[in-house]
Amino acid sequence: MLDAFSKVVAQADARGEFLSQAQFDALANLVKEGNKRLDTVNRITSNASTIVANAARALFAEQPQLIAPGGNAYTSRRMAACLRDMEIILRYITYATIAGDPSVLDDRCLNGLRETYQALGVPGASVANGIQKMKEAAIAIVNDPTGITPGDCSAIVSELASYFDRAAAAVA
Ligand code: PEB
Repeated sequence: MLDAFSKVVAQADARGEFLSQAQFDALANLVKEGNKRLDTVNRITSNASTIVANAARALFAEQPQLIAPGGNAYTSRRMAACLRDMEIILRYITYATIAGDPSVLDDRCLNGLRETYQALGVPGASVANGIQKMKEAAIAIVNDPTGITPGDCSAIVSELASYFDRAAAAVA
């Protein structure tokens, strides 16, 4: 599990070199823009249950067979497992976002998840669809201009989007 800083240190150390100017500049920018990252993670964290509930509702509206008898989210036990999975995935996406590096998401959440879902008979494409819906909801909340200093958040939003896409691609 790495963050943006330890990743650069590991890369430089593997070559036995000091930080390159490009590595230094990238980390300097990360610090300079750091409040946007903190606000992003703070907003997603404090709206996590809304993001999960709305994404799940939209997923089941689009794929009602999941909650019909025989569906993979049918029975409250499976429904609860599904909501829990979406929350776990969102939680690891917030960790990757605060770290500025996807390795925590890869190592502790996505590694082996596709195989787990295959073994359980959980439809991975539907999970990926639910992740995409969480992505839309999270980005809308992050981009909400109310109560925040206005600024260009395109870089942090596209980084955030890449973690959702990474999770979706890992299970689809
Ligand atoms: C992954 N999910 C499930 C299980 C595991 C995970 C290990 C089996 C054990 C259990 O039921 O608790 N656990 C989860 C995860 C991590 C972890 C991400 C990462 C660290 O430790 N069903 C649907 C939807 C989808 C869904 C498409 C979007 O119809 C999920 C939600 N996951 C789902 C369901 C089960 C499950 C288990 C329904 C229960 C399957 C079953 O028991 O039949």
